Amino acid sequence: MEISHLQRARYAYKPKLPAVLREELENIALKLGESAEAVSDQGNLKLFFRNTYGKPIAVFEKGKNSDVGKKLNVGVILSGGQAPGGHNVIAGLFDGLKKGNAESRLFGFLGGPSGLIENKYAILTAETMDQYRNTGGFDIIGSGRTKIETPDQFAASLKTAKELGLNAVVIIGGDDSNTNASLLAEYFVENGSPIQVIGCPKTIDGDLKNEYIETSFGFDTAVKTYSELIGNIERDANSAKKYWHFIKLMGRSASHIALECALQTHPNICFISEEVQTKQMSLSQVIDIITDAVVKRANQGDNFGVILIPEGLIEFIPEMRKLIEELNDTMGVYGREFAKIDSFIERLYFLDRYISEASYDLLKNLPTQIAEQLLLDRDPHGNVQVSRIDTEKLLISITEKRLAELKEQGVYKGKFSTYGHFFGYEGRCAAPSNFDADYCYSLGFTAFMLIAAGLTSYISSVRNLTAPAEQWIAGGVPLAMMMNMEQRHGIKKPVIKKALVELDGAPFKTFVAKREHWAVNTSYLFPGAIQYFGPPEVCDQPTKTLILERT
Ligand code: FBP
Repeated sequence: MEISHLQRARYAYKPKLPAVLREELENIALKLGESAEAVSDQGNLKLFFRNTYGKPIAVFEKGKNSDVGKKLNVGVILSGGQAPGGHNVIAGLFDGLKKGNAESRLFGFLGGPSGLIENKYAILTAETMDQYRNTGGFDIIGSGRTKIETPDQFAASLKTAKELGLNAVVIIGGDDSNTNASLLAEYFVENGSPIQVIGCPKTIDGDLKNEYIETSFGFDTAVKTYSELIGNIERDANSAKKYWHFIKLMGRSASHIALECALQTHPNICFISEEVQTKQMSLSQVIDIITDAVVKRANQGDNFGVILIPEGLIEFIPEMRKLIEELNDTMGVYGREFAKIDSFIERLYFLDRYISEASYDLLKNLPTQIAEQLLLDRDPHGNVQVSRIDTEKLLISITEKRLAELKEQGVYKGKFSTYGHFFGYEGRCAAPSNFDADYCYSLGFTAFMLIAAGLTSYISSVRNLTAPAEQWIAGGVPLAMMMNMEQRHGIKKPVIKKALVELDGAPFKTFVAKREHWAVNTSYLFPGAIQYFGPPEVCDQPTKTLILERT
């Protein structure tokens, strides 16, 4: 197979591990802290996780360890959306296993969690691994969004794991997949099986984080890729001086990606969904922000600009949120019946019986294309698929109407030509930045250490990430500690709490201090492409979000 020069050079890159993990395995000891409580709903969670609630935080330190030489069989799953660095998590896990015992085996379940349920796997060899080191994508074993949730799926997972003689399963995924990991761990213990389950924090969205999980992997590379593209568009906008670019950015409900890209590129406007929700801003108020900047810039002769829109924005505008929640609940209960209805009009008629009058009116009056997108299938976790809703087009169309009115009133005299963009898939499989390559390899290696230590229901954790890699802290966080109870498919379930943008956090405050200036004055910043080879200040910098949150 032909490969690019960069890919060849990246195969040879040696990811940096925390100093403690560079020791001989016999010299890496496990230290357990106090037993940890969940962030909320402790009583309910204790009932759900009878066997796995209340475990202590784990940290690896220099010291004696006699557990690391055992022959182990481990299964690994890539779950959910692609995120740069997944291959390196597997590489770190593989190298750890083989370092512990050359006869240990790594089973890669194919196509996500369904590979475990259906017993579809490939045994990963050194040869295979060497073709994927430091590369983007999840194509080594593929990924999927199947959720292990029915009694049959749990039983089938245990059956596969027993048949293959597995000691442990590692699930590399986001908040929902790690919720699954924790339920699976509990199921295994409840059914008398010693098979361990370890999670790894993946998602470009950056919403799987807390005190011990400083960031999810993939965020770093994805935001740097989008920021490069946004910077290029800004330069084009400032050169041609004739278009307003509306750029929707992936990130699901959370606006971490949009916020980080704003800090890296200084657009004219960036919406933060969490702020829109807190201030209960209506769609009309959102449009006011856009038209205000468009009019002011037109008055100074600047009929161009760049606007960043988090893909979840639509869910945070109160009237839209209410509509989406009612749709989610209705489809959670009547999903099968609903799926049988083909025509849009008949779907509306069906919904009229189950959603409130206000939501029904709103749905009816949206541009048909957007309304249809809101009725598409939910993801396996019952959420609306925000990446499939053209929010940028919705905003462009309403802004055009508002500007036409302002023109008639003589308030606006400019020209408004637009382009809509959606950046998401462009960044999810980019070659991991040095940060993600190092972080992911460390997470995988740490997952091996947690397995060797006999732990279950933990997520691999590597901390102190703004320091050089040798100072990173490796360990594990009990999954049940990251849970709370939330409404899913119409019923309360334990799930890992999503970390949304905090309005009193340093990244948002830094943005707020600058945004009024950026709205009117062209202040674009051009970060350029990710650099893999060169000085550390160019190649190894973490995101601004991480730096601002941690210093
Ligand atoms: P994960 O949460 O599974 O990591 O996925 C992230 C994401 O890229 C979101 O930003 C986006 O909304 C979604 O996946 C798109 O899903 P799909 O890959 O199914 O199109």
